[in-house]
Amino acid sequence: MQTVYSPRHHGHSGHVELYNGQVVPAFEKPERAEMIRAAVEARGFGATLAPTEHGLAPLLRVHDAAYVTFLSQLTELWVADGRPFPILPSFWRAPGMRYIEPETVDGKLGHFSFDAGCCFVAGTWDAIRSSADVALTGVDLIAAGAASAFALCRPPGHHAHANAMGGYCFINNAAVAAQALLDGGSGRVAILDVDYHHGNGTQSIFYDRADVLVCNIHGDPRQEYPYFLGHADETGTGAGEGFNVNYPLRWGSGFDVWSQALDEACGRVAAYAPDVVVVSLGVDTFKDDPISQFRLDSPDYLAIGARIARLNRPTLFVQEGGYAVEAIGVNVANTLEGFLQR
Ligand code: SS9
Ligand code: ZN
Repeated sequence: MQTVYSPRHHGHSGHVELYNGQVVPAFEKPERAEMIRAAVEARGFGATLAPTEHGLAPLLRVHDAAYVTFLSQLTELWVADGRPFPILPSFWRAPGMRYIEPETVDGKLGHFSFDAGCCFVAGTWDAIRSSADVALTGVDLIAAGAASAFALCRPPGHHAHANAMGGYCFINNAAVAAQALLDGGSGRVAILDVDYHHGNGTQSIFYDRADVLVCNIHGDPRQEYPYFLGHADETGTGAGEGFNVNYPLRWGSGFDVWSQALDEACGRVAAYAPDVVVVSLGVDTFKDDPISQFRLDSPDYLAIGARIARLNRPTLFVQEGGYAVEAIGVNVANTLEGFLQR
């Protein structure tokens, strides 16, 4: 299995987030990707490739043009206003307020975000583009006949909506990849999101569609971020009815409960008979993750990979979360190793 990786993720560094009422260095930091790259390379799964440039067109297949324009112009708008980095939103609409893009930068920031988890620094937009290119290069590998590929995306993507950033996510790399697979000739794609947090962005992008099955295993939104999506009764709408499946689990869940949800999700994926499986691979389900409340241990990730391999479909792994930096490499590499060994 080849890994796609870009050093341009380093441009997104030194950023902050609001955490427990404090402005703190973001848990989503460059060391994460470096720990993963080192661990995967040490296991010798296959070559590490640089991404090729795919431009903005594949992003515009799942994201609103006004949103992508905002992301591309935010830094210059901010700098033109004479402001120092970092850039962080702090105003949002309540339901019932108007959806009209403001002309000024603070208004635009709130219009195109749903939390203060997406901080911009000078190199952020370049890192965002490189991350999407990593996912799209992974798509190219699958399209060329590879049985599997690992897109080492950073920043992650699964919280990003068609028109809003949040939760460290700007462009929804997994959704962009799934759409690119469909545009390349796949008839059906399944997205299996095993990150600790509900993939609200991915769910919302495909909620009314039958050509992408979205399955999510995650912390119950009654307790956990993103709080306002991810309940079990969210099953899709219109043509997409029945093609969204959520497995919300309580804080403290261990691998006994979690692996049962995975088994059920894999049953749904197998019944869907997708041409390709895209795995949104977050390892913030780990017991020592600093911002999460599940209790998976490192060997469990071998079993996760093995269960996904039993689907016996071409599989693109897309990196999402995981914030226990010391263990993130081992946990990601264990997942891929379990997949490769069966
Ligand atoms: C809750 C903080 C949540 C956002 C986490 C985003 C994870 C992306 N106390 N912060 S995988
Ligand atoms: Zn997460």
